[in-house]
Amino acid sequence: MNTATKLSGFALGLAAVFGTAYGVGHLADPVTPAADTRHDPAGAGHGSDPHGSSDSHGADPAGAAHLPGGLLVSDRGYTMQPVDAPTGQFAFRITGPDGAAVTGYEIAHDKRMHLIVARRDLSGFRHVHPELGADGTWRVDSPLGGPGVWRAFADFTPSGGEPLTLGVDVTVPGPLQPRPLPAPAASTTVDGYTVTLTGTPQPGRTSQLTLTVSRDGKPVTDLEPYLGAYGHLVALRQGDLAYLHVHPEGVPGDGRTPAGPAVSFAAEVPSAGGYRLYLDFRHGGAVHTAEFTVLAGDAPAAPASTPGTRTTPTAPTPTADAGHGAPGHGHN
Ligand SMILES: [Cu+2]
Repeated sequence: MNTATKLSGFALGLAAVFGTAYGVGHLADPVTPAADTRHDPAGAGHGSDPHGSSDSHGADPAGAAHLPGGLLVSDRGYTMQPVDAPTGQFAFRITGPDGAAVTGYEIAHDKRMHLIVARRDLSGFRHVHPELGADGTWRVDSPLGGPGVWRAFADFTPSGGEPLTLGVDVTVPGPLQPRPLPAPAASTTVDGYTVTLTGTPQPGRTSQLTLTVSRDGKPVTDLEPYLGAYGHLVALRQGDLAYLHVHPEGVPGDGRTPAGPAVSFAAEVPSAGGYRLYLDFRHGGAVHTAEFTVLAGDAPAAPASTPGTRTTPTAPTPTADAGHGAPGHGHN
């Protein structure tokens, strides 16, 4: 092969790479003004991209010990096992390192067991508290709201042990109507309340997220404690439903934590990308759940159905690269 042939082959390769990167940025991000998708040589400075810092996680020798919660059905000797239950009921057990069903649990956030379910498309979130039978079986009115594949998370602390969140898939048969992940928004409404989110989670460090509750245009200043706090926040990662339990700042009755309208949380997400946040708060004697889609890091919006197509990390990439928000984007 002569030099000219090599060079032209190289040039063709580059053209293909740039063409692909341009196509992804342009097609997958319809909300970005066209001018922003132009290739800017400054975009080649991708090494300063904060996503780069998450690369080290892939090589972390600690492995599963640093995984987010909820990704494993069995961890540290404990296993979540759904068991047959009458129609309308959901039941499961946690077996321990000795293989027997665990019957001893610590109370955390007012309960021995927090069962969270969400459909795999992040719709249908529920957070419920099952009852423990003497044989170690947890039972609750089924929170599974319709056909689809659901992820059920058991968030608990075995007596004398460490907090653990196990997750298991449960299929509800029937015709499936997939729901796209709603676009990121700073405000949402639920049961007549408006909840506004400020703050953006940043991968690898703690960020403050503040949720502010109002009703009929007036701030709600008499939130009721729920699970030992004025709000309870769960985040699920788009793509694999990694489970993040986000801790509130301050507790009711500590003399400094107001009963609204703002509730603050310290959140740390494991990676950039899309997350669905679920805020449970109590007011008027009822628990309400406000949901938000957020994009951690600097990732802009992307359609939920866009596959992760970035395969050329060295290619110059528009800073508004929609691929960052797509499922599957990540640094493995
Ligand atoms: Cu709970």
